[in-house]
Amino acid sequence: NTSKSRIALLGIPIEIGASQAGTLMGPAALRTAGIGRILDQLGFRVEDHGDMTAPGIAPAEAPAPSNARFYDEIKAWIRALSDRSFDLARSGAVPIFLGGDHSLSMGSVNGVARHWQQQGRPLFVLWLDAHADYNTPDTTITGNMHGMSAAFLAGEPGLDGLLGGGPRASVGPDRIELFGVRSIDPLEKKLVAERRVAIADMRAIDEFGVGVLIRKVIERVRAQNGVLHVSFDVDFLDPAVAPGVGTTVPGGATYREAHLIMELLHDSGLVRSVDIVELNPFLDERGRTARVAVELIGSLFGLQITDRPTPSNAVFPDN
Ligand code: 6HN
Ligand code: MN
Ligand code: MN
Ligand code: MN
Repeated sequence: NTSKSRIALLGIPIEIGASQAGTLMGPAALRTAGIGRILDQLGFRVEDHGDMTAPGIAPAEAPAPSNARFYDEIKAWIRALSDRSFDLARSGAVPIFLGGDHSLSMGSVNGVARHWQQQGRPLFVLWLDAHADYNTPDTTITGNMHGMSAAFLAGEPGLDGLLGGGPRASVGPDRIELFGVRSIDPLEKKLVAERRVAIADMRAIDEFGVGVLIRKVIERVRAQNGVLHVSFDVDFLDPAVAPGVGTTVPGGATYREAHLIMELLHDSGLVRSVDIVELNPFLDERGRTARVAVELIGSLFGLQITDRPTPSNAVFPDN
């Protein structure tokens, strides 16, 4: 059936952006937990493009910044992934990038952003994460590049060489929505504030609830005729729900908060691409985290409890 909407799965088994090994098994665990099956049951035409193979080390064009571990290896990954991502988006499919650590988003988002730039639609990025991932080689404490991907996408200096002369579509700090943050390094915090990056931290979520805050994000994207990329770091979830992550932080989103976010995003009709990152099956408990991630993807792509839309008396924020 060619009238079905297409979803393209692509595995990116990268783990060198994180300090803990194991995220390279993420794509396999997501497939085992049934990511293809659930989307198929929702009526999509699912194409699995398999896993990318490690591209090796990109030639050092300029000295790699100190404080950025595996810089030249990650450079090679994201250049290759940016090309794949651009092609998948251009093919008209909704790509779902199966990670892999969060450094992969530098490539996946750059690729889809280039496609939407050609279409004249601004791309917004919803960053569901316990962390801001807004470090640069100058602010990082660990040197781990999965903590630098949002900063790279925003065009922060210090990571400019990653794509070399390759095509680049900066998303800009005004089109990134950090959501769920509860762990941020001191210099990173300063930079996020200076750049006025939109941030819904866990305190804001506690005070206003995810329904109000996600509707604000959706309204902002809609007001600019934009489209949305969801970068879902599974450590966004509370460790009690999602233990299979190397960087768990207490006080995360509950099971239902996360589903409500996905349900509202589905209803918005704005989501054009997704990353699922940081799942570490080596640390998981009987596949729980992989299963929760797949269930959330179900909600993001239309699985409903009662097929009852949001009630019309829902209270919307005025700013
Ligand atoms: N992630 N801020 C810490 C760092 O090492 O820069 C943690 C980063 C976590 C990155 O979870 O994708
Ligand atoms: Mn992250
Ligand atoms: Mn994180
Ligand atoms: Mn659901």
